[in-house]
Amino acid sequence: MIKSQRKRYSTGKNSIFALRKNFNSMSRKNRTLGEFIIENQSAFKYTTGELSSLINAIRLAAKVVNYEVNKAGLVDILGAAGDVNVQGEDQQKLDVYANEKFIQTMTNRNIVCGIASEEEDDFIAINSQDEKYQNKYVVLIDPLDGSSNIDVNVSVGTIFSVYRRVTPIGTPVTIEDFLQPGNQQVAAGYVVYGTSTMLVYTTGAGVNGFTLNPAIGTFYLSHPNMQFPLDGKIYSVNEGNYIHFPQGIKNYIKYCQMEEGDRPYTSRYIGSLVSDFHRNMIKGGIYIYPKSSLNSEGKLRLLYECNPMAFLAEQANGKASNGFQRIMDIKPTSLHQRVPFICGSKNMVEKCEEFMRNA
Ligand code: AHM
Ligand code: MG
Repeated sequence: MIKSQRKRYSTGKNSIFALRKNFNSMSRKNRTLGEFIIENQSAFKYTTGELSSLINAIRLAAKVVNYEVNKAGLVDILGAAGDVNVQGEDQQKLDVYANEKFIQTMTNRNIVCGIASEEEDDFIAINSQDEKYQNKYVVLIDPLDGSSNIDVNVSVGTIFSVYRRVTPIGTPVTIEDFLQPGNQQVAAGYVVYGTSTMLVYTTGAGVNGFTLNPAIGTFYLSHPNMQFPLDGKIYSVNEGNYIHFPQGIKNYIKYCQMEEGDRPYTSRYIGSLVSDFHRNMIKGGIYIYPKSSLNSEGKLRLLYECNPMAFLAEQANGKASNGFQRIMDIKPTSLHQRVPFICGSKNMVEKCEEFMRNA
């Protein structure tokens, strides 16, 4: 036995406790997403296994989409001569592909009664007339957010949101089932296809992040109980649009840039909501997509982007607002409604709201 090993194994009682503690926390962390879903199923108040199957389906579709996203550059090169790839298949835009995969996976498994997607004009009702299908959840999804980043090899993401239907089970879903305020969400999450692929989700009992081991295609719990730091030093906003922003946002940006206390803050904007949010949740920061003289309602969609991110933010001790009101309290009026979005570390969001109020 070499000296360093001997030293490690010949330690006293305290070190054995430390080792055991390490081992316990390692085994907690090394849980797969599948194991985590099963372990936590009973903690969910409406538990029937339906929501677990749904998260499982999303996990599966995420892996399939991840595979395509990762070879996107290659497919582009090989398919450059025409719109046909090496297998002779028509090349599809990845956002269309992701949309199809998520819808297909959830439809084939008969686990939801309706899906609304940022890529579809209208919602999709699934088998709702058939007595066999008594599903109670609807899913709203942005299958590939930030997809303009794909061409330049920058991270993109999938965002999803789950609600219990409000119309009777067994009848066809209606628009009412989808136009629920975010405070009715039962689950929400995202997949970030970045330097590593992660699935981060909440069912209302905190936020947990799972990293994909691509060698074996398994997600492992890598980020248990994720929390936004209360304060942060990063602000994420498309400053190119500064001239078009409301005065309150302009003033807040100037505040971020002022030399005082822990300021100026750092500016980081990927232009991919999931990635900007993910970084800010880990490091502390604020993401802002305000309304402007170009987009009178902002750009981001309440149902597919803002509500799920707001649910995650609140579950991670952060905050999400439109500048004046809690995002999750907005009553949606249409499927593709847009809202201004300010989200991140609680103290930063509150400071930004203060600037909005006082402008
Ligand atoms: P998309 O749904 O068309 O992909 O747009 C949403 C994306 C967000 O991920 C990102 O934060 C934002 O649009 C970037 O917009 P902009 O280029 O105007 O800054
Ligand atoms: Mg989007």
